[in-house]
Amino acid sequence: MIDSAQLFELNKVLKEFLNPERVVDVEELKGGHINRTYLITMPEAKYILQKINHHVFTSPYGMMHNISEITEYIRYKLIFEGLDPDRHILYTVKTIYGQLLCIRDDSYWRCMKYIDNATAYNTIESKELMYEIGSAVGNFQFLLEGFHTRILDDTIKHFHDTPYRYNTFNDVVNLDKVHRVKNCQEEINFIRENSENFGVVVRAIDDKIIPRRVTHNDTKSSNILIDNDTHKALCLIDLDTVMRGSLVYDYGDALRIGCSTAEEDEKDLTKVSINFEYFEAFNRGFLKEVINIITPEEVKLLYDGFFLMTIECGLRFLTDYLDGDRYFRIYYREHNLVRARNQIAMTKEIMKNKEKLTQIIKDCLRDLEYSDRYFEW
Ligand code: GN1
Ligand code: MG
Repeated sequence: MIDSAQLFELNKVLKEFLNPERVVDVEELKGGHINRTYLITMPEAKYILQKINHHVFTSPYGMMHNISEITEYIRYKLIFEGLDPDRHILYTVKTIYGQLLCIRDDSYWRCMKYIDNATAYNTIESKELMYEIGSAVGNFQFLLEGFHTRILDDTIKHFHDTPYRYNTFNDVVNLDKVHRVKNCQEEINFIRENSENFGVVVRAIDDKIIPRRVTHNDTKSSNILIDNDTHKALCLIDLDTVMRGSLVYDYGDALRIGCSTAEEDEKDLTKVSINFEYFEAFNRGFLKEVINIITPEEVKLLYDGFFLMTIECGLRFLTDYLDGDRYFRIYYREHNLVRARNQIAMTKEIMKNKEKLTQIIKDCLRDLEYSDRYFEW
């Protein structure tokens, strides 16, 4: 519930985007870990109003530049493909002054059209849904093929640069600012023991072995809209982290939660395992969309993307826990530690099942008639 004082503050911003006198309802949406999000209902449509966390997104204009460039590009592609751009890509509402952001008391706000009659799932209920999630993530890559990545800002530098994240992690462990290292020595050791291949994707990008593409960088299922009537994927939302990166980041990050049998902050680690049916369904959906653009070198790194995105997320949660919970929003004291343990448990499952997972990827590629000569891996 939003109290009247909050509403009063909110109205100061809202009035730059929408007529406050016509507002029917305001509700806070609590899904994200970073920004504050409100759903604004007007008589004719709904809108999302967001306060951007500028401690995380230190370049709000760079972020909006990226969103605006890629949504515009996708919009024309959708029209070309005969799809409804109002449902298949987000639309940014400008202020009455024609700006992408409203600045108020040192805070940055933006407004987007809300896509109605659609759901962003926190937990996946069926393999059909997981197939749709895979399609949405793959389709995003397909639609952005050909986009000139150089015009994008690196809004959060080193976002999925796992070796960089690992260095930060080691600095924070060594500092032990809030004396929590003693609570998680086992987790720290696990990350250190498995850090050997952290550089495999960033090196492949730097050495031009795989292409630098536009990536969403936060492809968890709650960032993917599914149409309530057709149960087909509509689009990816939460475009804040759209930057240059690798296709395998989006692939791996979606699987990290999507094919786990537990939620990201489940405490009972015996519940954390891989749903292989979901893994396969995701791969079928994803690969079908990218089959004509994915390179053999990217194919060879798909498993690594899954492994890296999961362990990286675990090490980011652990870093934040050891740093005094300054980055991710937490709902109880040990929340970041619980999340980190969960992601580490998932990483162990991924490592244990490497062969099986790789075989499923190969089977899906074979069914899509991806050339056999790429199977020597
Ligand atoms: C954060 O705020 P949210 O939930 O969209 C984070 C992602 C993590 C995710 C973990 C900018 O995303 O990188 O994977 O939490 N976003 C940022 O659930 O750091
Ligand atoms: Mg996000």
